[in-house]
Amino acid sequence: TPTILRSDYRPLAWRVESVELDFRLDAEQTLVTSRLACVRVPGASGPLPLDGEDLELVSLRIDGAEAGECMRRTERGLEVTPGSDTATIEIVTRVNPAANTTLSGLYASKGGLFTQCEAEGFRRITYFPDRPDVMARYTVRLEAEQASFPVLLSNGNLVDSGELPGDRHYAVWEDPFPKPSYLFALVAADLEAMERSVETLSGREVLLQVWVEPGNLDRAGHAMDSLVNALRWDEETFGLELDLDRFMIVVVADFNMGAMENKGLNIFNARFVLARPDTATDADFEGIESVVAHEYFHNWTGNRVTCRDWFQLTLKEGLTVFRDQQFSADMLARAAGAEREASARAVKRIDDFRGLRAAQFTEDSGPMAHPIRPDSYQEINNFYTATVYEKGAAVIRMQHTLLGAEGFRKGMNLYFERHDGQAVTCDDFVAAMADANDRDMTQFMRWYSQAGTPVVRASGQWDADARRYTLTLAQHTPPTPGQPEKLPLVIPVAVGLIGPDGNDLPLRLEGDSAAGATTRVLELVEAEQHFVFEDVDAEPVPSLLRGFSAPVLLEIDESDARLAFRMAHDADPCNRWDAAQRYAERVILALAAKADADVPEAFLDAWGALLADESLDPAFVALAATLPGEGWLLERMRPADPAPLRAALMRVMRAIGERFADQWLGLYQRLEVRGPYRYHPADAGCRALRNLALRYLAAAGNEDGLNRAETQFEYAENMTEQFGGLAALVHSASPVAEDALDNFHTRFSSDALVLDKWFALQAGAWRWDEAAPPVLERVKALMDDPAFKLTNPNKVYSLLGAFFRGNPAEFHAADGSGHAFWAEQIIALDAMNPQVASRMARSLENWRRYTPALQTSIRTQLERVRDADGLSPDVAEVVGKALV
Ligand code: BAL
Ligand code: ZN
Repeated sequence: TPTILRSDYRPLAWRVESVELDFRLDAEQTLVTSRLACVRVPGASGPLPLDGEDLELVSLRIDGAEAGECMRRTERGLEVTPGSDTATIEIVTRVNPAANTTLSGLYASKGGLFTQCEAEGFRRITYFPDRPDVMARYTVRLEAEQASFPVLLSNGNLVDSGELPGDRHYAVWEDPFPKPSYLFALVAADLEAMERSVETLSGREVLLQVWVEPGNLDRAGHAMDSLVNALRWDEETFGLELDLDRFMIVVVADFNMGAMENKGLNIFNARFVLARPDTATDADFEGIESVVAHEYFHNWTGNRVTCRDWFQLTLKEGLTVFRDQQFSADMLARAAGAEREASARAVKRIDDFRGLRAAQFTEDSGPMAHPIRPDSYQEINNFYTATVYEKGAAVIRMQHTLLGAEGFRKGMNLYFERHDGQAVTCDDFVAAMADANDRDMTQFMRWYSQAGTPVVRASGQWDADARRYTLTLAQHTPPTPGQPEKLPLVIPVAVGLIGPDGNDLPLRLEGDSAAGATTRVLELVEAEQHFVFEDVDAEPVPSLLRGFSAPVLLEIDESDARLAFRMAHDADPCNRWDAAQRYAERVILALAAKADADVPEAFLDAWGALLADESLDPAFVALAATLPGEGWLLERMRPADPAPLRAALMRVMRAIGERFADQWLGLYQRLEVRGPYRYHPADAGCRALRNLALRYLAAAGNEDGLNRAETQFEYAENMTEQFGGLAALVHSASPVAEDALDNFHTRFSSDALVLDKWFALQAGAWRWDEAAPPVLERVKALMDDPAFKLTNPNKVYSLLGAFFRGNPAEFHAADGSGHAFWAEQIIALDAMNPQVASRMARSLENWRRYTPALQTSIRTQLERVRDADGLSPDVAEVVGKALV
């Protein structure tokens, strides 16, 4: 597979001024006529390359005449050489949506027709210079049979529609804004809309629509509310207003990603729109709010200003993730009220950081490690990664931290002032930030070019006589593929010093005239730096990287006692959580190495103090009392050995469940949420902690706990509690679990999204009952369930994804059965949907950190996939890099 380099970027010799598309839609034979008004860039020479993939070319005419000699076929599609500097190129292609299982381009789902064009799907619809720096005005005419496709949608404004002979109809849509082809969309399906009309900041009336399958309107309300909140937030926070008269969200059941920000016509995976209290959990409600906002925010950060080339993907994704994180934090804070605001924000920060650590830090230490702006790729679809998205957002957050909210806003204003309507680079973004704030960001730009998770090593020295505390911070970034050496980065380190009484000290840095705040942001820019604090009367405990101020790994020598102290006293909730995580990690990894050791008493005491602290928000306690994820622990374990790790985790869960049974039962009682369900952070926090209580009690086999789980499962009126009860039963040795699973399946047999949860729960189950058969057997059996389809990405993610990525001890069974199953599934999936296959394939990329026996088994299967016939570039890149 050829490698594409960032340094190879060349502007196109042609501009496409306008695109007229005419679709004769049909499930099996859609005829697409595309008319491109092309103009040669003054002074440029060369042909116009047109990308095309899986297309049947019917005709191509230049200025009305057959192209003849002026057109030739290339590896990527076609190349045309018009005889003059302006040309109208008319291309007719035929495609078969029903046969398109890749879900890229135009495809069929449940009788409707939908498109997905990012990154390179438009070339599967028609021949086109399919690159984001080609921005054009689109007019789209859709024509179809009325009965099968009653709703016809595309980007922008509806300018004409009507009936045609033969029970057919048509619609014409016009998008007033120039856009790259990846933002094109159409929908032809049987749908119903929830509508709301709102007034924008400048007083324009705009129509908002959420289109769903008939019968699902009662699940669209939360998405609509989220959309309105997002629209208001962008007006208030950045002065950015909706620029169209109409904004549509459409739901589709078969979708590779979460959602897509097509101009004015967002298309969503059903899982990020549909929610009703009895079918969706608190986490689902939260996910919908954030994804709806994310796609809406793209209208400015992505659509109005887009990427020059795909290497710049983080320009829009990192920035938009940062924006959706800020939005969600603000929504939570507002709902929580003034007193609980800080805690609500911290809970969101912890959640985001936990995701970054689990997905991105592990990516950074493996064969796919890349900077947030990669230098090369083989398949761009493989680069919609945690690094580009989550670390990209963290890099934007650091700019926000360094420049302050106001400075950041000034930078955003300048960015839009300069670049509205353009396709630009990450350098352009950072230049706007730098120029608006008169700050040199040259060194900061290294965050865009260096891969790997930087390590910050911290140590402190207290000088009693001088009443001085010197904090030494050193940084280094480990080598990653293709990048052996790294330079120092600009790392904002938010610091607090905790006094012996547990209270923060006011901080006075050497050179300051007076003490100021209790948290300061230090800028670490050298390989090593000393920071001296004055007037320190007793040895303090440093609290570093407060609020996770940088996406780095902190190394610091801390005794168990000091971790317990920070768990109890750190004024920064993020670091309280972090202290609990570090302590738990230490204990679990020690137990994994020594099978007969006991769970240390001091650790349990620290845990007990956390549970007993009634001043803490339940949502925070639920996070702090959750053990570190298994994937993260494997990352920290050398060599990674899933079986003893699982055994250690089970022992710790049992110990915490047994030792604190009374506290768990007490808070289960105390935190019961009465009244009808509402999606609200206070209620969600109580439900989360009660569900966690059930998990620990069930792990310990506590009778009362298991009874409560069963009752909650049977009588709960909302999915959060019902599923929480079910999950506790499944994660126990209780014989009741099987009946509960059957009962749940019967109740929700026609609800695809709820069944996704049911599949995932079983695929991720631990074997608390040693006599139970391996989980692989169940996963194989579940593939025969009538609700399971390998062609539906949500089903693949929930069954295979939960097993490959969420159940390491079962997946990495010593006999290699899990690995062989993985290879079979990757090969089968790849023949249908390379993007989904590739995502699943990535679950073995970090194989070199496992034990030698597991490595041998995994290597065999990686090689088997590598050598399979007809492998897609997507999977070839992943297994190829894994085997290097
Ligand atoms: N642009 C792909 C989906 C998203 O990140 O919004
Ligand atoms: Zn995005």
